[in-house]
Amino acid sequence: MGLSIHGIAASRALRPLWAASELGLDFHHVATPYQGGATRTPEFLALNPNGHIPVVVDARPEGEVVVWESMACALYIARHHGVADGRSIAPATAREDAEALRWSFWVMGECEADALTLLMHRVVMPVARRKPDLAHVAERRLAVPLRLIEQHLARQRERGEAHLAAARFTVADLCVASVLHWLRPARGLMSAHPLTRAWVRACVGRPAFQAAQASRAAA
Ligand SMILES: N[C@@H](CCC(=O)N[C@@H](CS)C(=O)NCC(=O)O)C(=O)O
Repeated sequence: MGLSIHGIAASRALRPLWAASELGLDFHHVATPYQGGATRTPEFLALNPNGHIPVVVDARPEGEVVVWESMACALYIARHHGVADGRSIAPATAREDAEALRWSFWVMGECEADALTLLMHRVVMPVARRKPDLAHVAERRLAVPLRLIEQHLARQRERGEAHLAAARFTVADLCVASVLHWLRPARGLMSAHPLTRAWVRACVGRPAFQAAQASRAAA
């Protein structure tokens, strides 16, 4: 019985690790890296035929549940291991659930690819391999979805809610901030969207985010 999260913190596995950390769960961390062939072994491909991390394996009384796709992993953990009490990150109402789903799908469809391009070509890749033009185009394209989330955060403020789905931090914030914090090198873009910038900073300033990132050291 128990929950296992496969994947290292320096990857999209940060998302389920962060969710588990927010909920204070006891789980087994299998620190499978995405380089070096570990995601191409027959054992790993039996878990995720895509050959990607993260994977969540939940050994339940009714049988084992396997989840892949990082957003699905985080949403699953919140829904099935959180308590829908209006205090934890678990959606507590239909509206909160809808917000968590739509913003998670939205950020993957509208932002993730450009956010990753920006991060890779401004920060992660060796300078000689970076293509500044690609990062520039990605930054320009991201202005469209960022305007939308900025407007949503402004409306949330008017309702007295500082987060995407509710007055408290939920899995909706976790999923979206896990992508938008890749935009930290896009200073111009972020300063043009001050509510989004402040909200992302608050999300990644949470102790559970820091703890999930630190599991990199333990991996
Ligand atoms: N859409 C997938 C993408 C997963 C993905 O590409 N993971 C990377 C690490 S962040 C990986 O496993 N790469 C290794 C590979 O593709 O061989 C998700 O969100 O889980």
